[in-house]
Amino acid sequence: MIQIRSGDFEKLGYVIVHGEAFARQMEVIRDAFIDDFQCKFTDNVARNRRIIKLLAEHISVKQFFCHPALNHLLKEQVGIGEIVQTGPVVTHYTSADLTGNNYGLPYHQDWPSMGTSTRGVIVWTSLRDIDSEAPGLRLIPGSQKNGLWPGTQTESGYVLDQQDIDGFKDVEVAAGDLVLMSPYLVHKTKTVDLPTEWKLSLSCRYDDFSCDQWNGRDFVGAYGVSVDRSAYLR
Ligand SMILES: O=C(O)CCC(=O)C(=O)O
Ligand SMILES: [Fe+2]
Repeated sequence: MIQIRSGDFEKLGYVIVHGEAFARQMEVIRDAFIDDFQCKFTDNVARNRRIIKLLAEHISVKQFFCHPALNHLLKEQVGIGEIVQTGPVVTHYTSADLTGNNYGLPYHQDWPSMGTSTRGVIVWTSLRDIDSEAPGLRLIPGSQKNGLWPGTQTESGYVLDQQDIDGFKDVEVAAGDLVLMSPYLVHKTKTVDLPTEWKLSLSCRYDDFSCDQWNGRDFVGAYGVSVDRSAYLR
């Protein structure tokens, strides 16, 4: 059973969804993270960040983002005709500890980092419950209506010139709830100073292979596969 918790994809550019199947799969992911990943952390920050990135490749995470329940959801809520995954699963660890370094993405839009169909969507989720005190995700509801806001393409995405924006919403979700976002929705990481708090979010991009406009643009996309052929030498 899928329940809409808040939002409206068409009007506000996001919708928050709860589904038992997703909540259960997130328990599997969280157990794997705590039992098999977090316990491998050392005081080597680069190693810890690599371990976090590898969670995205864990089979339980792949299963989450390929869950059969997603088909129906993306068709119903976003109107995607033929679903294709157009990017890898991305992790965002946010914490005031050494590994997180209290880093958070500034206000940005994802579309310039996708460049795909007009009916693209970002599916975002969190390993832990997020309440008003915790690090999380901050959105500007309705901001997708203005298309691309003035900004600059940087190494960490398309960062907006304006970083002080009224009318934001801090997402409050249970672990495994899905936030479906328009690629044009303005959003950022919400950071907090408490070193005991941490968030680990996962997100993935999807597009509509039956989109005529994308067909007309010969199915270009920003993501590719790169191989570091020098890794075995290290
Ligand atoms: O979870 C976060 O901190 C930000 C995530 C984000 O911007 C994204 O997945 O597009
Ligand atoms: Fe983003």
